[in-house]
Amino acid sequence: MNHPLDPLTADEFRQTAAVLRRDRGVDERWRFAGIELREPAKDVVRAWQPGDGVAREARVTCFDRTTNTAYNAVVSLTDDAVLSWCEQPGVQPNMTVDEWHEAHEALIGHPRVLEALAARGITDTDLVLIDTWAYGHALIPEQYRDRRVGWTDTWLRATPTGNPYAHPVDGLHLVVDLNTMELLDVEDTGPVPPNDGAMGEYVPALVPGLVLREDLRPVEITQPEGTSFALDGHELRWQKWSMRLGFTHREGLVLHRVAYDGRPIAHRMSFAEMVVPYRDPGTDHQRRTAFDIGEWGLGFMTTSLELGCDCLGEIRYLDAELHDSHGEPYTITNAICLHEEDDGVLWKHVDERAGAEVRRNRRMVVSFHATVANYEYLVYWRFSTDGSIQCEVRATGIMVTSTVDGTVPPYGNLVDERTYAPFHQHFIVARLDLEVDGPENTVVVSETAAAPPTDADPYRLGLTVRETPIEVEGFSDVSWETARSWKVVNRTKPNRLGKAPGYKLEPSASFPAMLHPDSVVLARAGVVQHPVWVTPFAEDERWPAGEFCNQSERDTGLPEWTRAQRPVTDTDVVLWHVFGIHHVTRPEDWPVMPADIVSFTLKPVGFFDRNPALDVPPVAGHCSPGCTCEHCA
Ligand SMILES: [Cu+2]
Repeated sequence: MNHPLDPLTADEFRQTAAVLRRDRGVDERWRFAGIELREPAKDVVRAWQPGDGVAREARVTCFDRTTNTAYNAVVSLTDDAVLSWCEQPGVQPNMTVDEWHEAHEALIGHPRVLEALAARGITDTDLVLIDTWAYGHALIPEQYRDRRVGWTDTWLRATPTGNPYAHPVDGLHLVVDLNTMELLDVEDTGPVPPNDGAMGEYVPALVPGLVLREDLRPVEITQPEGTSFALDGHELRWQKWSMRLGFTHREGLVLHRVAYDGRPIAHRMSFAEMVVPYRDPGTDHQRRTAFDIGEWGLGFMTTSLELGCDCLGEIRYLDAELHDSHGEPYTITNAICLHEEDDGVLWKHVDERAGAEVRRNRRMVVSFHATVANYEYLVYWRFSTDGSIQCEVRATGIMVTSTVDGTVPPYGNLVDERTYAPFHQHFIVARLDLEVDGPENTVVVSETAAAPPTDADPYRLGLTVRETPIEVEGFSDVSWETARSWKVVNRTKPNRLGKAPGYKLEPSASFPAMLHPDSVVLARAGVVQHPVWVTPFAEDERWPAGEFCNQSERDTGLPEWTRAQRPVTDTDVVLWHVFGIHHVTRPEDWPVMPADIVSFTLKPVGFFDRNPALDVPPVAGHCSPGCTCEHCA
């Protein structure tokens, strides 16, 4: 093992499962919902030097299907022993990929399902996809609430490779016990007349009359001397940036120990939740509030990347190791993509005498793609020559639709003939455990206002900034009136100008939740109500809508933790940012969505004494007429 933060290896997954089988009777009647590295304490990580020993521990959530009981465990891999074993009463662990497949297999041949399909003229079950969703307590039929259950959509492919999401089998939803794979309920509101007018295919051969355009010539990105970054195990180094790449079943990519020129900026950054409420109360859509991280896991949903399609240029890939519900490891090859990209002009000035000085920006991109059933989320972290960090998400894939039979509901739009796509929102919660020049951080709210009128300002020009440190944990909202922003600063390490060096969160994709206070979504995910939250670091506070979102009734995350009103000045703080897509559906999003792109930026403010990119060299032979450097001379 190279570093204490390296993700668990295949052997470590195997060992974790074996220890629990041996010492806690976790046999084949059980499932492993999640196994991940239990990261060592931060001071241990900071003090670690190459060659030092590493105590390896795994954190496990597993459940006994027979008794429907969940347990959390910590296993020492170093000592081959169970360190803790705690029953988790009244909760359901995340869904597993195995259950999703097994539910399809169990339900597709069930006589009641066959009967409901036959009533709709569907007899070839090879073309049918039964797509299991997790759901919240309030929407589960009362008599099944103490079981582990899923509800299903049913989709029909027109041909064996056709798009299942092109053809909803309307009005048919099943409730399944996922421990026994028993069909509990068939909710059948009756067939809807077939919709032959819509076109939901996107694979070229299946799109009638599609002519691929022929006027695109190739773009090739080459780096004839190789890349400027280096990957050593899970450590990435590029120019002055350094970081470690982690991966978990729930978060997917995790960035650890992000530093610039050896100065720490973040201890750990990842996506901690994604909540996708569909805002149509009709029977086809009312159960649809997906917790893509808490219920399914972005890591489990991560797909392998393909050179030339997903990533262009000189690429390095990193594989990811995960485990199935039996604790058996498997590899996602090419799970994380690493590459550099040109990003246009970084800085420029044209002087009458000195001529033009131009520098191009270069960014180091770390990315991964997750396919969550019908949708894909493409995640890009970009590190820039000027010290800024951008996190971008591209949402693409296929919208959920249902067939209109009569009036179009007011909760969505028609995207094709009789094809209705409900409005929905994708709230992504980034957990930003920053460490700006060390752990003693404070979040400062920066607000701008017109200066009060005075005689010294007869033209009423004054503009002032008010900076208010956040003293107590809690939330903060976007303010148009004051152009509010949030800076994570280190007041113990003043810069050359006597100010606290900082990194500022620049949101660009936050929107109001627009949920009624009585909404069942808010009860489960109060975090989505506010775009910014600040908490003191606590090892067990990782999941902003609670650790167990599956079948949850009430949130046990940020809204609950922050009630403690803990102080958050000059201490190890965590900044949480809620952003995403307010998806008012369009015909152009059908049959496959052009990527909807959203992002936020972390930008240095007083972290550097001046533009940190003055030392970026000009492009060889260009961009600097007076330059005598080796590139230009
Ligand atoms: Cu959407």
